[in-house]
Amino acid sequence: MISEQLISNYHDQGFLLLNSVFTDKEIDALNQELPYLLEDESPRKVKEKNGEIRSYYGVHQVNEMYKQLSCDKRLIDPVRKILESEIYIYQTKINFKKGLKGEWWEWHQDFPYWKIEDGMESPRVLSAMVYLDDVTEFNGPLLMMPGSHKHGIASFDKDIASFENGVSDKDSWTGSDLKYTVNKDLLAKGFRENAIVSATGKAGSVLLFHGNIYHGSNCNMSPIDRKTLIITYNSVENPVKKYENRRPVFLSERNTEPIVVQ
Ligand code: 6CS
Ligand code: FE
Repeated sequence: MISEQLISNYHDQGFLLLNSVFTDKEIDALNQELPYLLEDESPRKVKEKNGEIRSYYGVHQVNEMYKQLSCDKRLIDPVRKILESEIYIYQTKINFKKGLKGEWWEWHQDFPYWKIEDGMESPRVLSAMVYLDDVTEFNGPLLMMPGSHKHGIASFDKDIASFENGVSDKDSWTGSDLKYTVNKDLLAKGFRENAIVSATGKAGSVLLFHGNIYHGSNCNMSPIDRKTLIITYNSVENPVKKYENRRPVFLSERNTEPIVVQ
């Protein structure tokens, strides 16, 4: 069971890295499912500009092993304690960040996408990143600014209106030219106040991070993939209030039934 001290660290920093949560055997089994997922063309898949696979969304909706893992006690217990309520899976994705091909993720917060595009009421939401490969300083680890989750939705860096023409919405939500990125002055302020941390760790580690923390990652400069499964858990007390033109189900889960631990 996660300690009160670790919960307090999470609320202060905006993230918590848990090492060796899942075994090598469990991680190997998850990785062996991936070729089947990638066989067919699907709107769940997002490609890099160089044509390589970037992400696969909603994996819990199409693969039983990933669904089971997303409901595992080792994840649900700490997340319920942090969000102080029953929880459900709001979104899952596998980010592949392929060796020498995986592109960057610009500095952004996740909650603006769920608030503005889906109508999520509050940032009582967090993501659990399960490391499917070893994450090193060379293959594009997640970078975060500790404490940056405490100031709500940051002002954006880009002209949001420019995204209405041309760029397909899905690309602007999931590609390497994101719609909602953090204003550079705020990034400089965040860096001055709290610097940047790099969440390196062995396969099987789990990084819990707040929906409003500033984060991003570099391109993958190593030949080793940096595959991660990111499960976003929402409090059942945090309604999503957009009913017309809702984003696709693989980005915005409709089933808000509380998770029953496997
Ligand atoms: O649009 C979304 O839901 C996704 N996009 C980003 C940049 N982060 C949150 C989420 O995975
Ligand atoms: Fe993100």
